[in-house]
Amino acid sequence: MYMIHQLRKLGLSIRAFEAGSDVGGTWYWNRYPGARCDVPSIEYSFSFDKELEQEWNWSEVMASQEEILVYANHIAERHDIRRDIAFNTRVIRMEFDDTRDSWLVETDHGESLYAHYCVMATGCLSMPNKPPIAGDKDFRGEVYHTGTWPKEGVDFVGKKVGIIGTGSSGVQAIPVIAESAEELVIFQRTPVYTLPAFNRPLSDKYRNEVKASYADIRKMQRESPVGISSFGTRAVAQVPVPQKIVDLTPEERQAELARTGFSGLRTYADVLSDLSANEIACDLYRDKIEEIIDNPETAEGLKPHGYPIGCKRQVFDSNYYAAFNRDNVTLVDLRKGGIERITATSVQTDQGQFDLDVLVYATGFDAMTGALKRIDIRGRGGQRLTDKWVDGPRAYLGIQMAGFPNLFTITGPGSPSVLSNMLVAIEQHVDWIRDCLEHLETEHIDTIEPTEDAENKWVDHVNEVGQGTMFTAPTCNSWYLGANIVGKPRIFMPYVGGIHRYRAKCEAVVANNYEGFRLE
Ligand code: N01
Repeated sequence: MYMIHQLRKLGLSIRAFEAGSDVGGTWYWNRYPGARCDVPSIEYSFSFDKELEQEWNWSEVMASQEEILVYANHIAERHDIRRDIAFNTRVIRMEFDDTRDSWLVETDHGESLYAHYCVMATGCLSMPNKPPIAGDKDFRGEVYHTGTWPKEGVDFVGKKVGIIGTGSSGVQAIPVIAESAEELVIFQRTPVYTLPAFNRPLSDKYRNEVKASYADIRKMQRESPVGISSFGTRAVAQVPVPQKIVDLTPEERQAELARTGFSGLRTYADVLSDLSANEIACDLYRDKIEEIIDNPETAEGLKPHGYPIGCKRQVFDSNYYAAFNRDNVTLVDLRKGGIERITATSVQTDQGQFDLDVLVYATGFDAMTGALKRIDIRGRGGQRLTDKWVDGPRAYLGIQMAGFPNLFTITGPGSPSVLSNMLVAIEQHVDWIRDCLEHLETEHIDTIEPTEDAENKWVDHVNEVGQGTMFTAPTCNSWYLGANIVGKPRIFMPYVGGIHRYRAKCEAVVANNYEGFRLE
């Protein structure tokens, strides 16, 4: 939506295609119960509309999906965004035609058109992953995926519900579904390390303080590694611990655990940089689970083992563990034996057969590359994007790929994207692309694309800064690494160097006359 808004200012003619029936992206598709943001709302908002900043009143620290979708709809109306969008339309094929220096774009409605520039705003977590399970087509009950939740909602009352997956989506959905379902069975392959979200309503006093400080907040966001200002971090409870975990005695660690709960464990100075310190924090995490879960077998099943805190995307929860103390909730620990098959009425595992009316897949996404690879994209000489990326994504700055001129990716692989507040990352990319297109237009430059050399160096740099972090620990398997999709190359896809440094790099590239790009 912001790209459309900016492109209009350049006087370009625009066609946007959207698979959904309306705007909102992630917040349009992920309507599952409990869905909400895990970044403070005052930060997870556009900065380009200064009047809107003053007019909009976020109701909670972390807004619900419903509230963010209302916000997205409001932006669409306020800036008359929808008139350039063809809804219910998927782009299925794109081919670069070098006789015209344009892309031939084809949609699933049989429409085709030429575009001189293409901007892919296809999202990082937009291609749902529904893993094939033996017998899954036989199931006669209702089946849902958290990432494509029906608009009309789902009534769980009086039903036996199964849910597969305990990532961010599962952790948010489980406590809410447990409240209405007759029974909820949770099929868990890997237990999570979650932190309490500390969500709560926002006061008028706080909102007014924020509104008076938006200029500073936006500046702090741009200068911070993850695109979040100290106003946002102040809104969630901070329980920092002052020192390295390895310097404390076991008694001191237990005392800190009693004081801070789960929240303190990530804040030790060494936990996210030293694997042995991390393992101490993991032990404490497991101690805490034992304390708060009533049933010892369930507690054992919820304890994460074998991978460090900080390897996967941090999950924030509201009442997640409390759900496991309810009589109508059963945990099936798939580490003892996976799902064998799905029948017409049940899920069968080593630990028994579970009869179900509803099966919910909270099994995540083919992240970062999935939506782009789903389109048959062919660059210069007919080169397919899927061939170029066969060993993992390759892009310069996560914005452009060598061999694919005039094609831009917003928050593409190799950019901070999912390691940053997405709104900050999106605005930075949109602004960069708008400025770039303005430059091309005013200087009468036909095409821009990175050199292979610049692309290779950037990909090496992205890999290099990822090394030594918990994200790439040998025992870590996450969607950041593509490890959730069978056969996907194990590559750490986002740029972990921080959005502040990344922004400076993008600005330096422009200042050096688009260093690393070929302009023709
Ligand atoms: O997906 P996930 P998600 N059999 O990939 C399990 C963002 N987000 O939708 O860990 C059994 O994290 C899988 O198990 P394992 C956020 O960036 C944000 O929850 O692979 N289980 C895992 O437990 C997040 O990180 C919010 O062993 C199977 C789960 O399914 C990202 O989206 C809210 C399985 C998938 O977890 C993705 O989150 C929601 C199988 N065959 C999402 N296959 C906010 O709060 C997979 N699993 C803003």
